[in-house]
Amino acid sequence: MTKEQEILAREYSETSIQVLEGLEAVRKRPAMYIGDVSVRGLHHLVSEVVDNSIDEALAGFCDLITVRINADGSVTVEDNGRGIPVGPHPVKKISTLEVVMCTLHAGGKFDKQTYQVSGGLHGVGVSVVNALSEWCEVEVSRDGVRYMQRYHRGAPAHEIKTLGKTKKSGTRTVFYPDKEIFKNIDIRFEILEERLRELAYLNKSIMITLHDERNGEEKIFQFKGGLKDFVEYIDAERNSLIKKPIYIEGERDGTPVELAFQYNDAFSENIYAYVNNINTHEGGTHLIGFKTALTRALNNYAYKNGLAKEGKTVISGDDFREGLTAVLSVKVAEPQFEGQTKTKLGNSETKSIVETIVGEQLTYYLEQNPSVAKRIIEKALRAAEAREAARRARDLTRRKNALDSLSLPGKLADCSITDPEHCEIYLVEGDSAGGSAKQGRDRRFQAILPLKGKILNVEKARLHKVLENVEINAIVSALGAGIGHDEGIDLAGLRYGKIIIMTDADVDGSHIRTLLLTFFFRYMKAMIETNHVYIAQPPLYKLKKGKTERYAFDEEERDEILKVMRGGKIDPEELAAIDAEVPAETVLKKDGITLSRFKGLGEMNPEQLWETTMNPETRTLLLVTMENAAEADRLFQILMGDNVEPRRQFIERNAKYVRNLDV
Ligand code: 0RA
Repeated sequence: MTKEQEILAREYSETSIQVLEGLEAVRKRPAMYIGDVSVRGLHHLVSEVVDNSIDEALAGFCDLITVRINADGSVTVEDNGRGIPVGPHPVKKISTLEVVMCTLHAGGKFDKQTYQVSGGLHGVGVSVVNALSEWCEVEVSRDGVRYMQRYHRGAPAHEIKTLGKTKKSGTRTVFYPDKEIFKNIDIRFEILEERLRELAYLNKSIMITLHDERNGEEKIFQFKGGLKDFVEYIDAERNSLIKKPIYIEGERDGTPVELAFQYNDAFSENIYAYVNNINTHEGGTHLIGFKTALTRALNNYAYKNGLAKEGKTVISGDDFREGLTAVLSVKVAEPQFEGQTKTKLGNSETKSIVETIVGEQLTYYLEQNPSVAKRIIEKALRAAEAREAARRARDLTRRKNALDSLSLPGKLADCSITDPEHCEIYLVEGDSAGGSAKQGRDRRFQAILPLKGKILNVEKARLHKVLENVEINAIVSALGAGIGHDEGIDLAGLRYGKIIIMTDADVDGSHIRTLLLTFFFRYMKAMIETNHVYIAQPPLYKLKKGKTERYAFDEEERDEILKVMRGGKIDPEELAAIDAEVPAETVLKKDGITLSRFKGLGEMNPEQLWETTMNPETRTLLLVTMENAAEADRLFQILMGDNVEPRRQFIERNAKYVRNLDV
């Protein structure tokens, strides 16, 4: 070994040690890097690898990305970009590929020319995926040569190898998630499908394919119409007011802006705003720029063309957004992400860039398409009139009862602690269950709001109708955080850290739960995004032998408990009889064991309700999350809209993921 080689070898091992210390931190605290180690975190690994290929596509060097769920459960992501550089890294001396794969925070890109994906959890780097994989293999085709390196739990298994010649270029990464880290490493096709479809809509030049080698399923995503196609997809179940979405595309100061929108005959406002392919749930400067331009261009047109008159109905920004479905996508070179979930764009220059591009092009569009312009303005005028009428009605009732809107609803049983972080509110179906919950709760930190019957289906109602609904009004005033989009919601006012929906485990119960979720999604989306909404899980069965009482949350658990109580034997016929039972009967005393099936919450006495469903020590709560707002939007259209066929299809397709679907 020459002197120089010796120095290189020593530096190599020193670097490797630092590297492994870095990745060891990732393995010790995986949630810090990928959010969690459940389903979400697992699928985040795939997104992380795909994002690197998307970056290469945004830089203009790649137009095909292939994702494969392999038969052994590993995942392959392949692109036709330039390939990760393999030569010696200028600072670290070892191969750049190894630096990228094994060094924390060494993203693929060393220049800042491209629009890096770096918001939220994205952009933590592919080394995190490597660290959390039992094994990982990267193959790079570059300059006519194929190279590869394999890693075990983030550490290189050997130095980079050459495999032979090639005419192609690109990067292929295969990884097998580590069972030591993830509870379950089963990759779900539908989860990848949603994200890949979204990415294909957002980047119209790219083709993305998804294959499942376990069952042969495959999907190809390529949308030449980009956001125009995306808006049509989101609104598939709604009736559009205009034939084709309005489409705007432009670039200013190196910031590309793309926008598509249309109006439908519903009343909610649905704007999806993206920065570097990340959904900015909390909005920010790009969204403000769009809203400002939309209001101004439409208002100017309305007054100039005599559709609206001075001194008559004033059309507000909200009125111009009733029934609006829009997708806005900007690419920002150095995005500043702010807000609770780091999904709010802070860059001030972006506001005027979006405002200018949208203002100019929309003004031109309206002049060229007067009949479309007229239809939009007439819809906004109707919204303004409805808003005015509602305000007058509200003023009248307020005067009658000046304090009413400030006070808490009468049927709320509030808790005594006031620190929201420690407080929770149960939204309970029905007065009788509400009564049990009030008696069974820990009144120090648990509040109960019983709801009577079905709440309004907000999917089909205007905001003022929604507010007039007694049950919704009670929820809004109890929560104390307002209602509406962006500015309408004030999380600082929220009186409870956990909002827990507690309904019966039957058809009506799941309908009421869906109505409540629809309401939260349409009018309090921020609550879901900041992890405040939960679903209580009441048990389905109670088993009793002597003084021992056990509860089961599903059939499997019931059978296990029964087996233990019976000393290993169960009778399938007996269980079938219980399942067929309509009311919550206590059945079939045998061996001194009573088995009863709960149908409604009302059948549990306060102690049982506390023990099984409300006691933080023993209960199970489901957190309501939303990975993909556009998909959630479609889901609610399907579940709550007018069309029966798509709803039936949805339920059929998803039946295998729904437990206790009681139809
Ligand atoms: C840095 C520089 C260059 C390519 C890449 C990164 C790159 C990274 C990934 C990750 C997945 N696919 C990728 N494709 C490319 C190219 C530098 C050059 O060729 O000049």
